[in-house]
Amino acid sequence: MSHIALLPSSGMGHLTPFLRLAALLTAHDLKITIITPYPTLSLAESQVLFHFFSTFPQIRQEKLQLLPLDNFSGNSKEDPFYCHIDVIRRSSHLLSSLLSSLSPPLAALITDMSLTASVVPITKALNIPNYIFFTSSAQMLTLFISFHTKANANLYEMDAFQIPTLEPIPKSWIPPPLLQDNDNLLKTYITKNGKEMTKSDGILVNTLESIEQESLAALNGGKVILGLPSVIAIGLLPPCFNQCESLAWLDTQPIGSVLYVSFGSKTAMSREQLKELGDGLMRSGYRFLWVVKDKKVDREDDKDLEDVIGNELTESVKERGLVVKHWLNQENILSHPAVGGFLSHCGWNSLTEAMWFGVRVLAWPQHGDQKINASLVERIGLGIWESSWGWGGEDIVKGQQIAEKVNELMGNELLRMKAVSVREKARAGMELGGTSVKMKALAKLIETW
Ligand code: BUP
Repeated sequence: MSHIALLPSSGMGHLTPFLRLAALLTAHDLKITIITPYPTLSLAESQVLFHFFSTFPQIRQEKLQLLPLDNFSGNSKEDPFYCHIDVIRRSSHLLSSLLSSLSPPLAALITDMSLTASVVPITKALNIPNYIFFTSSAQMLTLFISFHTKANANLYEMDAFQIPTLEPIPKSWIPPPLLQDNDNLLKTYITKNGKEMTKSDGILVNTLESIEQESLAALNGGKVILGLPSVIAIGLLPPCFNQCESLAWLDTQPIGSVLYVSFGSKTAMSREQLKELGDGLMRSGYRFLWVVKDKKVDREDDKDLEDVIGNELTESVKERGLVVKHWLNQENILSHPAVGGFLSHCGWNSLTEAMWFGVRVLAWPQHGDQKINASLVERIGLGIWESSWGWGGEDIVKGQQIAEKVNELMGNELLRMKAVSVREKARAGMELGGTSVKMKALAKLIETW
């Protein structure tokens, strides 16, 4: 039985698809180990890991003990999750002995994209094939992998990022830290890891040929960068386990009537923007389930809901909505029949889940890859994106504007039907032994292991 190990990085957005892939691989004749960087930054990651390993006892966990975060977090202006990735990178020398101690010896390692530059040299030295798992879209991969070639260009002067044969990516969609002159962790992380990807044995992407055909064809046709190994669309990875929790309020709501509002596991909006959002949801007249976040890192989130959105709003939203300030399993919410729309920051996992469950999306990207992802929402007919709204933390979007967009989404029957047809595409051929391109691609890879 071949032994495959997976090495995720920091943050739920990176961990979730790794767990889904590991769960999918258990259906094959493989021994699976997940190497989890320890400690995790967020409480959510540690709780989800605990639950996952109880659900899949056949999957082994090995911990990669990290050097202390304090020594490296240095620049407090940086995103704590990028600082954490940096600590994992700096602790990766410890991987060599861990990888060689695994028994039976590894047939392959699957590494998070953010660790490419530090881990590929280690696996080369140990002669272990190393596949990079890119946890965003194929279009984002085209930018990630070619960004280093423009390192000396003044990106701020450009109108768009041009990749041969592909539609240009408008400058306004590019994560702002990449346009800055100064060095920052995101820029270094994309420059270094993008460059080293050509040295890996393959790149896995949680996407579908049917929705990202152009980007995948350009990547595999040598148009983005020469010498790239195969880019394999293995998605959409299905949800893999349910954390049982009561959704009693949702159970009492009419079918398709509720807008689910969440900006992912690491976006904390300003208090002023939260107030406008609450006002917008109330004005829209629709029912809603709103997950509020006050701090990027959940362990630091110690305020009550009233402290964050104020007593008045807390009281008034009760009329038509449920507002929570704790983790709820999103898969359970999106699969609930009462949910008819999703106001989302467009993290790639959230979007793949909206596609999987056929829920229409009002896109409100906040940072990182999210504008690129939001453009796909419109292109495939999953929902709408008001692209004049800036990045999170830029201009405040007013309640009235939010209400108008919520009404546009929730009142649009055609969009609801289109989202259902996206679901059909997402699930096509995913049954075990399925004959779809994606299942064949994964099966072929498993054969080589
Ligand atoms: Br919040 C929240 N419950 O309450 P994304 C998130 N999630 O299950 P992000 C919950 O976390 P990046 C909650 O289903 C998704 O799988 C959600 O990943 C789950 O966005 C994951 O959507 C969040 O990719 O990460 O967290 O902003 O920026 O890396 O995409």
